[in-house]
Amino acid sequence: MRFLALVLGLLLLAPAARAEDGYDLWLRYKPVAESARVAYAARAAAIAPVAETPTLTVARAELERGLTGLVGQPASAAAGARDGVILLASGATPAITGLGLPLKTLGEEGYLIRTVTVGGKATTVIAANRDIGVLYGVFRYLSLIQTGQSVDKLDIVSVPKVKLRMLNHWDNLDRHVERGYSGQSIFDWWRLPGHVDPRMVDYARANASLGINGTVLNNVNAKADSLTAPFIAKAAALADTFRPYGIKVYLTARFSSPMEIGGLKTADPLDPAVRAFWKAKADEIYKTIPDFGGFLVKANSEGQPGPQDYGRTHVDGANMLADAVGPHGGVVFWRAFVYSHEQPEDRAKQGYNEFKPFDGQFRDNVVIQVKNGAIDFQPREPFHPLFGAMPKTNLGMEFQITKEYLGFSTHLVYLGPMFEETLASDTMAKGKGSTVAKVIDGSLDGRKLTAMAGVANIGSDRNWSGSQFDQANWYVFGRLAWDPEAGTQAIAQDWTRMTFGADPRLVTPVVSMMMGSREAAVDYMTPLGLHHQMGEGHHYGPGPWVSGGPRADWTSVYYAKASETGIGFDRTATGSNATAQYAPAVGACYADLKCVDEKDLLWFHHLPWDYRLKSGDTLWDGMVKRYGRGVSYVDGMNRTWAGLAPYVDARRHREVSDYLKIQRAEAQWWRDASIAWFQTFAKRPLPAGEPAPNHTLEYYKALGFPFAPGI
Ligand code: GCV
Repeated sequence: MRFLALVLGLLLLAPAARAEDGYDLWLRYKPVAESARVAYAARAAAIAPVAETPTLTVARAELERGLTGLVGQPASAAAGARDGVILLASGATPAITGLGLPLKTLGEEGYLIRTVTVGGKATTVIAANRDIGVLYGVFRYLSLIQTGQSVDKLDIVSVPKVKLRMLNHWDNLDRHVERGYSGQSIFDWWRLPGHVDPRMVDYARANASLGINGTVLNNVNAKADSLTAPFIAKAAALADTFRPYGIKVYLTARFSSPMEIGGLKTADPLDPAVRAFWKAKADEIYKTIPDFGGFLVKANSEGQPGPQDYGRTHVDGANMLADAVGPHGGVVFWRAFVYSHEQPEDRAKQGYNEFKPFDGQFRDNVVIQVKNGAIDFQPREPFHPLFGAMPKTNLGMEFQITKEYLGFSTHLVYLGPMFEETLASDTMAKGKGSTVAKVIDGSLDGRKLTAMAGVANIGSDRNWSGSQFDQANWYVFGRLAWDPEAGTQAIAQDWTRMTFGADPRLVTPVVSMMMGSREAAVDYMTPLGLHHQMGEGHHYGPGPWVSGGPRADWTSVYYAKASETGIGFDRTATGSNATAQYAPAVGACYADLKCVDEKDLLWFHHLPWDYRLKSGDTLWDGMVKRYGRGVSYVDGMNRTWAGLAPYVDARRHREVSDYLKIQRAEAQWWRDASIAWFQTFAKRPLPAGEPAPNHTLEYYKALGFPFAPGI
């Protein structure tokens, strides 16, 4: 009787214990539909033995775990099965020589998955030149089953187009995350290296499933402490954990470290003692972390120290560090996100002005890491003019996955279309088709050291990214880093199927909701090319009235330039002439009102309130309508999601519902506060049918958020 009560008790508890909370990300491996299970199980009845290298061991374990979950039986249990063998093979293994597999085309990290017959048995070969390719292939194979595709006749070859596929964590050593909206840092520096949280393995699995192969562990606003022996030991413990998953660790390097931890009086990059400090530091790190990736540096930007403090250049600084890590195979990522304290120049022009003249002068192991746009991860920015302008330099992309300017973690904004918009932009540097994607994958200028970095949105929250849907932004970033030309709608479909399930009644509306979500955020925050209109410091909510302070280019009024006569930043020849930084055809189009896309209108032009938009609306009316359109879209997402309750587990459904309500209220707040502010200049009524703001302008201006996260 007591036993029965216990079993019943456990059964009652079980659903709660199993409730999904998002921890499993897109690697949930929930059972596929009964009808499909038999076919999949037949294809995956046994895994042939594999060499026990660290990476092949985790590859095999992942395959077993995935198949067990998806197909419902341990694949190994049926070893010896006549058919349905899966063969994992790396390099010239006897098991696969003679199969005529095109291994040569796979490079160091690519893989192939092919259905063949080996020894009379129907076999799925997952092969690569190196073990890591096999692990990537295993994740791909599992994703085929997760997304409901056939695995009967496979002939897949996949090779990453970008060499360094990186996450950048803006994580401080005290676990506070700059611009982090998902809890604390996942890197528990205090307990490392003695204790490595098992979560680190799941972090590595998730990244490897996307092909991410590098992670910068600490903030670009760096502390020299991260380069001291105790912290190197901590980083080494993480590196050991990540290594089987093909992930290298990198650290940020504070440029003044020679003074702060090296006892020197200068950090001048041409000073022999400084150069010796960095060389010795690199040697010390590589002794502990033999495959250390290298350094990421923010120099002479927003108060960070750098070579210009000594009258030296970015080239002097970057090359000095490159010489230190170069002999070990390390790389230096040097950020182009710079704007000077003294410069009255349009901030959008400064990165280009500083870096373009140095084209061809950086060492081969330096990557200049360029943000997608010239200001700062705004909801919409035209592509950065440096793309296409430095053909003799390794240029890497920096995207922001964490949503500093896009509603933190409570707004559902799928960033895929935003990333895709930048990557598909045509720089025209070498004629039509010179897309940013082709700069990034190196094909435009024949560059080998290619890179894409994403500022991570990962934290200690149980769901990793602060919300269920923000996981999609980590996911799409990884997929685009592998292939910058991949379509983000298809990626959203994969993510939805793997994260919530393959039922089309769920997938179709969710994907459609995701695909329009970024445009909606642009509408309710900064329509028609407006930018940098958020609250001061924390960047939460609207703050179009922000003015004063230490520098004009940290204010909203500097960017909107609203007055009674009009609104917008003139970046044509009559203004800052930033359009001249683009290839002539691109710049001419941006500068021409007949050519520029209205989505970028006020980024490049200052226009009267009565300027006629293509719709026939005046600029003022069109702006107001767009704010409202954004709010309506969020209404639509709320409705759609409410109707999806039957297809989503209760806990995740509830969390998303709550956040969508927050987003709805905040979208309204953005609309109302922005309209209230700009109407003081436009002095025009709202178009018919557009309701007045809910509160007075004074009300919105008085709101304060001293405890907003991520500052
Ligand atoms: C890490 C913006 C952010 C800062 C960030 C900076 C950068 O200015 O607000 O928090 O600092 O970009 O990218 O370096």
